Amino acid sequence: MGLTAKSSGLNLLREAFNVDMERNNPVIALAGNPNTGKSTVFNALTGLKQHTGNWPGKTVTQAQGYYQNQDQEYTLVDLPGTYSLLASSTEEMVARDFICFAKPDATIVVADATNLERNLNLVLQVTELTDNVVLCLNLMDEAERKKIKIDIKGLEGELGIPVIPTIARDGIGLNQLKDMVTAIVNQDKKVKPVKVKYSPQIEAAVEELLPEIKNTLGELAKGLNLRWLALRLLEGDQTILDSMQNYYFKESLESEVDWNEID
Ligand SMILES: Nc1nc2c(ncn2[C@@H]2O[C@H](COP(=O)(O)OP(=O)(O)OP(=O)(O)O)[C@@H](O)[C@H]2O)c(=O)[nH]1
Ligand SMILES: [Mg+2]
Repeated sequence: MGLTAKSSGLNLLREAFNVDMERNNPVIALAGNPNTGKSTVFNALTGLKQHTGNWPGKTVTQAQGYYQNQDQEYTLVDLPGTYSLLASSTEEMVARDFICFAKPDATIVVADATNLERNLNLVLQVTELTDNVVLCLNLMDEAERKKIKIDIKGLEGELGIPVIPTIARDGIGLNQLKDMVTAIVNQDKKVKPVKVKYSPQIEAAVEELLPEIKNTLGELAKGLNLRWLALRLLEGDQTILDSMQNYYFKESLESEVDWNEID
């Protein structure tokens, strides 16, 4: 992981997840519950321009690929299928860490339209962590077959994120999905997810914790979603502290070593 003039803290973090930053593409993450059609979307978008390996230090498969839209190339990263981002499994930890530290320019959450209630759990956890989210409401053919009707505009209003209905297996809706991602990345579409409000006690504890976190982290606080971090700390989630140690402190150490070698 050599440093180039282009390297920035964020690029280094993305490289720590094996994202090829030499291409200088916007980075798009693909999240979703298992078996919702993530790989179908991934394959339809990237075609043969993809490669698989493992997530660094993990035995979980990582697929990365490239696609073009409106004269811009994008790097698409297929995250492991998860029901939550609570980091109670390696897959959940990988998905959470990627969104938290590699900060994708947009995150597509693929959801099963026939099982919306269960799928929305992950959607809300992703929108709690990052704003730039688009919901790919997949398996719309199955929903129709089961006579499930979904009020797309109503759902967009409730969640505060764009919702694109798709039948990924047949390629339906994928151009709209790509255009929405492009609009989000170019900031033509400003996404303001509706945030979950917790009980007054929890909200008060978050408020109390925020200045402490800012104080402790200093400069590092800038790139992080501090409300989200406060909520994790209140839950007593040790894994987020381990991941911060891993990505922030190890990374800054490594970059120093790299600079010394260049001198
Ligand atoms: N009917 C229908 N089937 C679909 C659609 N999209 C994907 N599938 C099928 O659903 C199954 C699961 O799709 P995958 O793309 O493997 O799902 P995934 O989310 O990557 O699954 P995991 O990686 O195991 O979590 C496959 O048999 C797909 O062909 C769709 O829009 N409609
Ligand atoms: Mg898959």
